[in-house]
Amino acid sequence: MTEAVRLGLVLGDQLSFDLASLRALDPARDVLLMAEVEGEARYVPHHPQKIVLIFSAMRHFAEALREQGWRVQYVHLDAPDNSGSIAGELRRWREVFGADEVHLTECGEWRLQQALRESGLPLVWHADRRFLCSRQAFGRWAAGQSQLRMEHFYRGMRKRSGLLVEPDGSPAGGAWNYDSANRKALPRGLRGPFPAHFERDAITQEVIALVRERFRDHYGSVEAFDYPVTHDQAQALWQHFLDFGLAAFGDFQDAMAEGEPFLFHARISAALNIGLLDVRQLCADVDAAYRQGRVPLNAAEGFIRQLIGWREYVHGIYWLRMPEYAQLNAFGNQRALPEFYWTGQTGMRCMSQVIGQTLELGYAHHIQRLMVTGNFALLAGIVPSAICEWYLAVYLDAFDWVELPNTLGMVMHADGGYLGSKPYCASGRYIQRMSDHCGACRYRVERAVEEDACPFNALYWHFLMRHRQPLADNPRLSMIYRGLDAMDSARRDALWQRGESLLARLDAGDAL
Ligand code: FAD
Ligand code: DLZ
Ligand code: SF4
Repeated sequence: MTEAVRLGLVLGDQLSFDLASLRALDPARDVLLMAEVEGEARYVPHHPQKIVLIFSAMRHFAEALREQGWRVQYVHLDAPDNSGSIAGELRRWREVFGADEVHLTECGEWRLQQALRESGLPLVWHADRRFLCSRQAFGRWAAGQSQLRMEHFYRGMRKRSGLLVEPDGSPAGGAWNYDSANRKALPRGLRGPFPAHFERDAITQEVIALVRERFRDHYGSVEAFDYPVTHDQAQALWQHFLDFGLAAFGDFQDAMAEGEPFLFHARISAALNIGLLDVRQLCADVDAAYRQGRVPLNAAEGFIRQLIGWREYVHGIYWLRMPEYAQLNAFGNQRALPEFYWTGQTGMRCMSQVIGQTLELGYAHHIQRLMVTGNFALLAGIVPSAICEWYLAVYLDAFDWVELPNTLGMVMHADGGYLGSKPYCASGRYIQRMSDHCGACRYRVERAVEEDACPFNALYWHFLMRHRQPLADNPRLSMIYRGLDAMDSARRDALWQRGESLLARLDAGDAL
C-alpha cells in the first residue's frame, strides 16, 4: 500500500535547502507548497522592493527545489483561486492532495505562527535550526540570569561556538569585545567599496511588473531593486563583502556619510533572514579571514558580535517574551508617527538623508536606524507600535522577530530596560561627530534653543527632563543628570520651552 502524501509548507523567509521540514519529508512521496498571498504582502505596507525580493526569491527557490526532484505546488499572487492567506492555501491544497499531515518549520513571526496554530490543520512542527541558539536553549539561559545582558549571552556563544577563541579557551587578542575600536568617523575623502550589483533576470522582471501594478499604494520605490534573489547571488554578495568591506568594517561600523548608504557594511541581512545565507558559514568565513591575517581583529570580532551576539540575542528575547512584549510602552508615549517618516520631507538633513535612502533602497545601516530615525522617535516620544510598524514596513530585512526587539527594546526602551541597560538617546552632537550631515543642514548643530537650533539638542534634554524618573536612577546616566542639574536654571527652562515648542509643532503636523 502506498503511503499517504504529506504537504510541506515553505514560507517566503524559509528558503534554505536544509530547512528542518524539508529534511523530514520525502521528495518521492510528498508535495511542497509555496504561496504568494495578499495577507503576507499587506499586513504592514511593505516596501515594494521587499515584496519583489520575497516573491522573486521564492520563485527561484521553487525552481531549484524542482531541479532537486521535489514536487512543488507554487501559487502565484494572481492565481484565480488564491485564498489570500497561508492558512487558506494550506487548507485548499491539503484537500486537493488528500494530505493527512502538514509539515512546517517554526515561523519567524508570532503573528503567523499563532494564526496557523489556530487553523485547525493537522500540523507537524519542526524546530528552526537556522539559529545557533534555539528558542528553548535561550529560554534555559535566560532562566539562569538575574538580568539579561547581551554581553553575557555573547560570551557564552563565543565559548560554545569556539569562534575567535584560542585553544586554551581565551578570547582571540585577549578581550571578548572590541566595541570601543568600532567608532571611528569616516576620514574626509574615504568612500565605501563600489557595491555589488545583481542583474534582473526574467523572473525578477516579471515580479517587479506585478508589484508595480499591485502595490502602488505602498511607500518606497521599486526602481533601484538590486538584491540577491538566489543562493549563488547571495554568496557573491557575501564574497564581495569579504574581499572589499570586512577589513574596514570594524573601524567604521558607526560612521555615516552623505551619498554612502552602505559604507563598509555587508548588506546581507535580507538574504540571511530569508534563508539564502547560513549564519554558521558566515561566522566560519570571518573567523578564517582573521586567522589568515586578512582582516584585523576589531573587524572580525565586531562582525561576529552582530551575528552570534545581537542577532541571536534579539531572536531569543522575541520568542521568550511574545506576545506581550509587543504591547510594552514603558514611557507611556502617545505621539503619532510624523508623516515625514513616510516621505523623507523634513528640514533635518540627517533624517531626510536616512529616510530618503530607506525609501529608495529599503536599506539603512545600524547606526542610521539606531541613532538617527530611532533616536528621533525616542526623543519625540512616538508610540512604540507606530514606529515598530514603520521599521517593519520599510526595510527589506525586516521581520518581527528581529525588528521588534531592536525597535521597541533597543531604540525605544519601551521594555523598561529588559533588552538593554540604557536608552541610546543622543543630541545632535553625536550625529555631527559620526557623520557629515550637519554641514548641509538648515539647522545649526552647535545651537540648542534658538529658532535655527538643531531639534535633536533640545529634544534630547526635554526627553531626559520628561523621564527623570526612572532614568535618573540608572547608573549609566548619572553623569548626564549631574550635568543637567549643574546647568543654569534659565538654560534648563529655555531647553524645556524649545522642546515643548518642537513637540507642539510635530503634533500640528509640522515636518520641522
Ligand atoms: P552589517 O552592519 O554588515 O552587520 C552584519 C549582520 O549582523 C547583519 O546583516 C545582521 O544580520 C546582523 N546584525 C547587526 N546588528 C544587528 C542587530 N541589532 N540585530 C540583529 N542582527 C543584527 N536587522 C534585521 O535584520 N532586520 C530588521 O528588521 C532590523 N531592524 C532594526 C531596527 C532598528 C531600530 C535597529 C536599530 C536595528 C535593526 N536591525 C535589523 C539591525 C541592523 O540594523 C541590520 O541588521 C543591519 O543594518 C543590516 O545591514 P547589513 O547587513 O549591512 O549589516
Ligand atoms: C514578507 C512576506 C511577503 C511579503 N509575502 C509572503 C508570501 O506571499 N508568502 C509567504 O510564504 N511569505 C511571505 N512573506 C514572508 C512571511 O511574512 C514570513 O514567512 C512570516 O512573516 C514569518 O512568520
Ligand atoms: Fe541632524 Fe541636527 Fe545635524 Fe541637522 S544639525 S543634520 S538635524 S543632527
